Amino acid sequence: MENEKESIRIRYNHVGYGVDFSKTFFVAVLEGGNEHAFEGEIFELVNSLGKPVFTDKLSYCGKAEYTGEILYVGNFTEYRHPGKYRIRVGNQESHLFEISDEWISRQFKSNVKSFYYQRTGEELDKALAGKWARPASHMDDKLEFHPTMNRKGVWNAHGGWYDAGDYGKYIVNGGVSVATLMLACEMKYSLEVVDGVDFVPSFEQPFSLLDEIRFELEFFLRMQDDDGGVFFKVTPGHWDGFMMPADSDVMQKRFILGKSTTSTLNFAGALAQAHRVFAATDPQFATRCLAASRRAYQWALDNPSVEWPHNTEGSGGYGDEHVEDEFFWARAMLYRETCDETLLEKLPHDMEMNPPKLGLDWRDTQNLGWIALALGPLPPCAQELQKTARNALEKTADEILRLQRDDPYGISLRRFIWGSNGIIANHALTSAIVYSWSKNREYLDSAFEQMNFIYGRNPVDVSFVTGSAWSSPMHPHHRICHSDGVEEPIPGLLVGGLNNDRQDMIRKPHYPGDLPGFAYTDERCSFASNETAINWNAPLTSLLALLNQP
Ligand code: 9MR
Repeated sequence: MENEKESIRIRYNHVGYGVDFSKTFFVAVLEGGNEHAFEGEIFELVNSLGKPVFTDKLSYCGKAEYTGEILYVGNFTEYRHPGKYRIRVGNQESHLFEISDEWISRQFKSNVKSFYYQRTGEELDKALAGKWARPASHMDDKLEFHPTMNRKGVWNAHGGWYDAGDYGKYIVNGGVSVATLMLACEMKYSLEVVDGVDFVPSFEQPFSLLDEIRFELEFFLRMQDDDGGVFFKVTPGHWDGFMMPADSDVMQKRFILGKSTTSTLNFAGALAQAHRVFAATDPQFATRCLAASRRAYQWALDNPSVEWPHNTEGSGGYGDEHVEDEFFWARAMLYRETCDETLLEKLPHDMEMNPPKLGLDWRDTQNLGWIALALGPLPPCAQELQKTARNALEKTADEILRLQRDDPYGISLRRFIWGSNGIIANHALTSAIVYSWSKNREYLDSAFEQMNFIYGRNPVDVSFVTGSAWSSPMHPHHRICHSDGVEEPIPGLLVGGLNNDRQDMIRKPHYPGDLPGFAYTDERCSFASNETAINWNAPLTSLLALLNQP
């Protein structure tokens, strides 16, 4: 038993726990010994001076097939004093972590700022960007059409965020990201919470979430062709090497490429939502967004099956054969803004054909439709629709809870694939959104429990957001982080996380184990587990915004 204690691992949120949220951690023991050996063992919460402030017993939690560990859970939810603490079990101690609400707001701001650092075509000034300042490059204001398009002339596709660790800009992934971020704005407005997290363009970072969203939307508007269709992506001719944007500019040309039904509908959904979000602060911009959204929707009706560009020389594919979910998203968002009956007529069929998923991603976007209807407000004639949407999403949140209860690490995922952290954040965001109207506290705690996995309570002991804790990634697969000459990566970036498909084996990464739960490594070469991307960061950012004062 004493020997066994040497080999235990304490798995906890490395950044912190919220004052009024559940506070649980795990003790993991490699399978092999007496399965219940640690049941009833004492754990202590000790303050920064090493003085115990809370004591309780561990309970058996279960076996994690994906790591071969037996897990025990410790619970100190009832301890509510803000401060810095460690967990002590036998002679093992965790690092210091916080009990506070402040860290949630701090991480939220750091995430928002990471979108600022993803900006293209703009100088990042030292006063704002500090050691990560960089000159304006990748202006993208006179792009040629990709040779496969056989179209003459140039196009202005200036601005927007880099997608990830690469230098591509993609409408379908930018769209789900910006839409996810807008959900936080919508809901914060509707909850009328003013809590130091500003959604107005004056903010201590100094950029607000709304500013960042606007930056991406301005790029979106430039991506709309004269006929209403929307280009798919801006792509370098070839994959960029690990160099700064300014050097990439010298090395090669970038092109505009597309259009497709998915990119056009994605645009329509995001810009209809922008109408809602900007109506109060900039009605003129809001009106422009809605008009652009309508034109895009009409183009998609006229061109319902235009495929994505299959060219992946220089950028990702984001190929998606199903457009029904994008149609639903666009119609639901547009209906909310226009109350147009021709849209309403189609919604029941859309709902039947596109049941909600546990979360959303660039391929499956229907939850944005469901959430639009559930949040409303909708006109009296659509009250039943809203009720149906809320019920369906509540069932989804229940399913997430059930999956979490059956998993020893408390997550609702069943396979670790590319971007698993983004998937977890999206599931958690679903729960937090459902909480906003149901007020069922279980959903909020369930969201927090999943977030613990992202901030360190996982089998590889990593807090997956750069700069968030002692264990955060130092070598993300991110061209700027690698080549800017700054040792620390840009803060506030969420890496993809465990991915047991390990598509990067050819680069010889050093994964810590063969089981699925060890499919992460903090190495630059690991594009399959250690890249960052806006669509993974967006749900985490919105989740932090919603958890910041329940
Ligand atoms: O997030 C995408 C993931 O779902 C796909 O499996 C993967 C392979 O096609 O691509 C991911 O997206 C990448 C995109 O293609 C290019 N920019 C970086 C994205 C994150 O890795």
